[in-house]
Amino acid sequence: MKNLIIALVFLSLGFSLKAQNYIPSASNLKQREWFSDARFGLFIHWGPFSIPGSGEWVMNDRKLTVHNYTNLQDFFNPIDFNAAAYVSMAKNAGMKYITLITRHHDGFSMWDTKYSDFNIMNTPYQKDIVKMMADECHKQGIQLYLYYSLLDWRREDYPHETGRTGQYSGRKGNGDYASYLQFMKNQLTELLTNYGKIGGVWFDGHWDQTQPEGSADRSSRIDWKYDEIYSLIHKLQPQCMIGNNHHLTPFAGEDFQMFERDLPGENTSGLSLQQASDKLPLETCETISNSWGYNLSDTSYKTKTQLIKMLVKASSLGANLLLNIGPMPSGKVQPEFQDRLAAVGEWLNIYGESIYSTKAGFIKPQPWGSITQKENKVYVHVLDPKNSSILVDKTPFKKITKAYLLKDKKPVKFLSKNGHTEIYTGFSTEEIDNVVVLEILN
Ligand code: FHN
Repeated sequence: MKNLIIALVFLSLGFSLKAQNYIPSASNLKQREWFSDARFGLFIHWGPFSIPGSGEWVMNDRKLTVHNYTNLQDFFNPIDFNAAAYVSMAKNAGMKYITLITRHHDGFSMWDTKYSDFNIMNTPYQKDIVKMMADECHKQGIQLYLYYSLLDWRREDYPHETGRTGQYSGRKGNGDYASYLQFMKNQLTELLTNYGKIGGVWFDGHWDQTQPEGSADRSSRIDWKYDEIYSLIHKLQPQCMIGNNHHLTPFAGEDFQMFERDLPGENTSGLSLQQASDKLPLETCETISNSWGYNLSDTSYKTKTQLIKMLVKASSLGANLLLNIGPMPSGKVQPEFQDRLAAVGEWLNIYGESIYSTKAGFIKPQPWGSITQKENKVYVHVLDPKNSSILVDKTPFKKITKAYLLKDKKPVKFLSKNGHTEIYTGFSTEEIDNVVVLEILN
């Protein structure tokens, strides 16, 4: 007994030492830098769950059993899918990476996997979507990140008996996490071996095993053994960034932190209880309508102005914006999404300098707007020019040598005194963002 206790203490110590000791490789650090500079990515929620037009949670929401849900496999035939067009659309929107759903909570694999029959090769379409996207991303020079659900509403070995969701699937008995973990490792090995360079893996579903949001107890009912999963990924592709949408402070081994429908530091969604990391790159993900997966009745599209302001605010907090589309079951991207993406791209063609490769502003977003910075330039984003001047407090630089509008280089008047800078605006309320560049001496 004594030996067993010593062994257990040793094992747990071993685990924590291993987890604490994660030292990102040089290529991983480089990838993190690339990611932070990228600022804008495309999230794609798409798969057989798109067919009913009720979002990606349809299996859970309509209480569908595994048996009935599996019928969708026979109908998924996205004849309008065109990887080249998807990647070009993202590039024209000014996006630098794509985060693709490879397997969502319904357990459908969008690639040719040996480890599950519920996959794209067993649909009438019979083409590996992850491969087509990966090839096209590599060809067009955009990076590919892979969304992978830790939660599975389908598999018997997923610990469904302790899960908060997926309780109408008709599964019997208890899960077997050792078996499920092996399955995930096998699939992740395929994804990180057969599809070229992968920028990162975006995990989701951890929260299925925690107490409901808002509860003080944030512990998980199962030990996910992240040290095993994360070290496998970093062994297969050291640069590959790991992020986990667990809504908690990042765990050891993670390379970026994400926020869902919230800017870092906000919690309007009720999900974002975590503090923003000051060490890891940050990302916030949002939808264009209200749904992630295709939803026939959701027409609440955000305007291009709202989307641009979101991108600006995320950048001014040092975070990327991962903006979602939920394509139609046919693979067609609805025009409402296409138009908005194109409009943000047009805006970035002019104002990209104030977004890409910038860091967070020296002050948090203000009622008038927010700030991004790069080298000797401060970009003052006047998003809401109510008054004829704006006051920027606590300016941490010695001197402003020049102030002008980014759009046309027209000089802007300012008064800088004792660490306070007043910028005289008279800005156009027609503009989404009047970007004033301050060239500074530190
Ligand atoms: O349940 C998922 C949801 O379907 C979607 O994928 C989002 C994206 O951030 N994440 C989960 C909810 O937290």
